[in-house]
Amino acid sequence: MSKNIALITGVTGQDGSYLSEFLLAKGYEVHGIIRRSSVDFRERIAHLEGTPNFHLHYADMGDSMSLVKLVGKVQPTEIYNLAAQSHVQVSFDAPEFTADVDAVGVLRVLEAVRTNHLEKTCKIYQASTSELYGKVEEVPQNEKTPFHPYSPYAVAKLYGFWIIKEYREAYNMFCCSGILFNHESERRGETFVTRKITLAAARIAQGKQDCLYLGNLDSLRDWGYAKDYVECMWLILQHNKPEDFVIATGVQHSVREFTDLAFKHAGITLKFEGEGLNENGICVAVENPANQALVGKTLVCVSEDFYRPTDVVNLWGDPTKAKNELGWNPQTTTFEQLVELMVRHDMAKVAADAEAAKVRTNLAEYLEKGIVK
Ligand code: NAP
Ligand code: F7E
Repeated sequence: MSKNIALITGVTGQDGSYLSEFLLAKGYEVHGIIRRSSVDFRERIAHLEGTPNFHLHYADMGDSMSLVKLVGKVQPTEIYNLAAQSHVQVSFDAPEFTADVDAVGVLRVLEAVRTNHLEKTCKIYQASTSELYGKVEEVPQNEKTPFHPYSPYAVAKLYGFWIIKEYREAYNMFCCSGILFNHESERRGETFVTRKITLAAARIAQGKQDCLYLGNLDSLRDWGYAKDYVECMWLILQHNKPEDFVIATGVQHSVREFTDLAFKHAGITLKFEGEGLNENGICVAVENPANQALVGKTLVCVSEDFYRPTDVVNLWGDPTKAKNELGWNPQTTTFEQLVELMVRHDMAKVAADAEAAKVRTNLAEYLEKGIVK
């Protein structure tokens, strides 16, 4: 039997790290693309470095030659194209870079496969997104719902979606999109709303932060667990024909509901008062008596800084096709479990960071006093 060789772009990201673990456990040889950075600590995959079947290579989605050479060297049987400038708000600040990586980058991967004559042997997964539905034309959204992208990020991803479809039809390649709705985890980037909230709830509960500033609290999302979603990426490439799939939980919640539940898991009960920019989350009860001073304080404020020029406010996925054709269970991890596991992780992280800071402060003091030489 020929060996399964996966090439993952975006291996250092949230999904890339979980997908690497998933594929290594299945016996794959896994290759990942990394970029040169001034800080060479790859937090999410540090535990995998040195694993026999795990290999990292320098390349960049903006550099065709690096991709052509790498695909030729690795000879992958499956490519998971996860690399992207993935932050929607940042795409308004850096639209050209976002287009280069998220749109033209997809084309570069496809052409790297064709240049190396691997189009018959290499399957390609493209990380498409629910942001394609944007200013939604239907609720909930399924594979037939029309797209209406509503940010530079979504417009770039729309090109990625269509060029994948085009190469499938023009060159008979096995390339498909997973249209994934928001998926979160303990490894989620700290500026995405869920992680921003769970970290802030943990910090406030441990006296390290006074207030959490958020944008649109009414925004609705279908949030799932990233670890469950990477299985789907693999299932899509194991399907008997190349097709696109919506991956979602089928359950929708607001940013306000996520905030309320996250603070509850951190031992703080909030009451929301006011509207729009004047809405506040006020502490009405605490579990830990040491936090009694928080009662009556405003712990969540709305700030215009986190509003977007155009915002996607009603995402809700219909995962019926993935359930029926891939046998995937969209409810492996529920919303409630997701929020709880993220808060539990961040409560421990904030406590550990505080301990580490204490050691550093002690060391600095000992050095100053000459206790440690
Ligand atoms: P993420 O944590 O932001 O990771 C993005 C990855 O892309 C990182 O490994 C990053 O590398 C890499 N990357 C960015 N620009 C690159 C470049 N020019 N060359 C090479 N690598 C580059 O994103 P994620 O949440 O794991 O999402 C994975 C993919 O799914 C993305 O394409 C995203 O747009 C898409 N998606 C995500 C969601 C979601 O809810 N998470 C939903 C739908 C679709 P560095 O570490 O060097 O920055
Ligand atoms: O925002 C609102 C914000 O940045 C969710 C990416 O993985 O999922 C992600 O994109 C909602 C938006 O994710 C804050 O306006 C309120 O309506 O967590 P987010 P996103 O924009 O949905 C999709 C599927 C992807 O493909 C992307 O790659 O929350 N919101 N207050 C806020 N958002 C942020 N970031 N920060 C706030 O303070």
